[in-house]
Amino acid sequence: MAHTFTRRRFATLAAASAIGSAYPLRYARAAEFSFKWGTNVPESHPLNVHGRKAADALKEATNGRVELRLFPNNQLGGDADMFSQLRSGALECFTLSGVNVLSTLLPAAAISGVGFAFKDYPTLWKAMDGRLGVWLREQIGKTGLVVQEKIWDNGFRQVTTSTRPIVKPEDFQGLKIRVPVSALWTSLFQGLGASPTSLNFAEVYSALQTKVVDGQENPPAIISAAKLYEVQKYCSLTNHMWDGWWFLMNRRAWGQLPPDLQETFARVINAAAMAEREEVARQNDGLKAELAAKGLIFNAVEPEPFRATLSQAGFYKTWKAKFGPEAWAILEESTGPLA
Ligand code: X2X
Repeated sequence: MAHTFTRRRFATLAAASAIGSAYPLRYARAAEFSFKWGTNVPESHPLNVHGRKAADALKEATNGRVELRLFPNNQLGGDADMFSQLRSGALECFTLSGVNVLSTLLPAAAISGVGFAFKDYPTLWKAMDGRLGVWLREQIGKTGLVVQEKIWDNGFRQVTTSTRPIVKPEDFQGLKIRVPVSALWTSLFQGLGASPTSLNFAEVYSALQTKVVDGQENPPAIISAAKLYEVQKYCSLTNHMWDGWWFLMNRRAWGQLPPDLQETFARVINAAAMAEREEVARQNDGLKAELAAKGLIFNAVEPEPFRATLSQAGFYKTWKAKFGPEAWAILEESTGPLA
């Protein structure tokens, strides 16, 4: 009897506390608008950490009317899968690099990924929050997707390998390196003399582990979150490209929100992007010591010879022609002359 009583009492308490903590009464009814958000990086990455905070803030700010359900780490499929789900409406929100599979639909979106274009964060944010960003979001808008104003930071990218450090351009000769599925990325590493293979991020760890490729390139926050240090030995600080994630939305899903909720949604998401940028910059700087302690061997790289190698390979000439004079001029407004 006592046993039954205790169990029943426990169940009642547990139910009461579940209602009390996870479902405050004012959110007791189901959300009017429930959107899924897919990301391609592990749970612990700042994109997801600040994504979860944004979901909470949105619920709070809309009195539970708008719910954002985050699916990190390619749970909904790889980049190409999530991108087609986004376009069909099966997925409402997807954070995607313009240089990644978005560029297979919209080649212009890759322009922020031109090799060695941005020398530092101030130059970069001035461009992405300024005229270049405005121009890029206009192009993305023409594809029928909706894009939020602030791009989320991934960071300046560094090359890791299991075979040898990259110190001078010759070290790239024949290196089997994974790049995202993107003509610009492939061209950049071909121009540097490497042998790039296109893979979605979901496949990177196992491709490195099984030696399908010897290297990859990503910022420290990703090397850490995806534990790439377990299958890589060297990290060369090439800073060859900056990359970020646009917060993309399916247009019909966005159109379901009345204007006041659209305004709240945009405000919350863009504020979260700004907080994420700070955390990513901090991690990309601070994590190097932690990764070195885990065995990754770092070396500094002089960028000029790499830029010269790309130039000689015709990289800048080719991409200036592909992007066209208007886009290239907007890029060079912030970077200075590139070609
Ligand atoms: O695929 C990658 O390497 C990643 C996670 O950095 C991008 O989304 C471009």
